[in-house]
Amino acid sequence: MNELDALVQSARSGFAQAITPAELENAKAQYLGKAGSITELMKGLAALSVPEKKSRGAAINLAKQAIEAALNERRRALAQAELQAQLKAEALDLSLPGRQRGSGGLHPVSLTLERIEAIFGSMGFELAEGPEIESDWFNFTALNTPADHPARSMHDTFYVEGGSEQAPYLLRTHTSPMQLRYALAHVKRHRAAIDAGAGMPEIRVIAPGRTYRVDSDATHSPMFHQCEGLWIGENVSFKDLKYVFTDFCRLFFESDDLALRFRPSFFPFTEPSAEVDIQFQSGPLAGRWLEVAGSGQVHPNVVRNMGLDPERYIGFAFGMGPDRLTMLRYGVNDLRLFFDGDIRFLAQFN
Ligand code: 2NL
Repeated sequence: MNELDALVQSARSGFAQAITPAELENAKAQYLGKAGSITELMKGLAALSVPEKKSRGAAINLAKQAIEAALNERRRALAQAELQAQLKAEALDLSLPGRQRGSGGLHPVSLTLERIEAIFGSMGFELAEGPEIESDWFNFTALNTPADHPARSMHDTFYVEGGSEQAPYLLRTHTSPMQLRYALAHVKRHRAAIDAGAGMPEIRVIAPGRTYRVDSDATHSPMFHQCEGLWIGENVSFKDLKYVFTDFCRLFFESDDLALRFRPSFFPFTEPSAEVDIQFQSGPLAGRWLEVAGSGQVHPNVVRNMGLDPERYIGFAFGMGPDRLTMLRYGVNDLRLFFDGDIRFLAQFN
């Protein structure tokens, strides 16, 4: 093999050993650069005679062209390899499942409120929802709460700006004000028929929603939920309260194996009044009496404040805590978990 063929072959193998474009450009300099072998051979032509120059020059040129061709070939191969590597690195697996967007769910207390609304709805109770900022009259006075009752104190009730000394505004401490608003609207609608002696359709309503008291520990939150119920008619009695509430508890807790106890109590807005306790006959809570609601026959003063004659209209009311009902139903022992907003806790209910 002559010296030029050897040079071309050495260049080919040098290029082949370059595995990056930078290495390849270094290898090129060895042959085609300013101090490269081909350049050096060209310089050597100066010392030759004209015919020798011609044939030697042509041979060197062929070698140069062969080396350039090998260089371009290798450049293409490296660029191709780089592209392949990039495509491989960026490859998408179209068979992978899509990224799931977390599906939201209802808060456990909202689930309880939905259950309560559905159950009482099935018994003909309407739903009344309204303001969380109330007047002192709707929250206390109209509900027969004495002016000096401790519940009215700053230690127990959040007062808000905007009212007057005589008529302050506050965050409602129960949802009873909404039942009064509902009752007043109902009575207003049927005023003429009531006054004419024809009477009105019964008031049957529940008022669920947020309520506020100055209180905070493992079993009390300054914001909590309440659901009250009211049933007023011409012949509604405690026996109706008993069957309505018994049915409600059995449906809510999905158990017929449930005892109820009405224990005498006191509320300013009912007389007589009773605390409602339940007792599971089986399961983890079996045997203990658990307080679930307050109730009673609506006080004549409150019936009067609805615009009705207490000699003619009578009924009962009850109030319960959906937060506590949720704790009992799901076996949650700390009320604060409901209001911390920890998604790991909340996601368990959906
Ligand atoms: C409790 C006690 C109760 C009522 C709420 C009521 C509402 C009107 C008239 C008369 Cl409009 N009463 N509500 C009655 C008795 C008890 O709640 O312990 N709640 C968690």
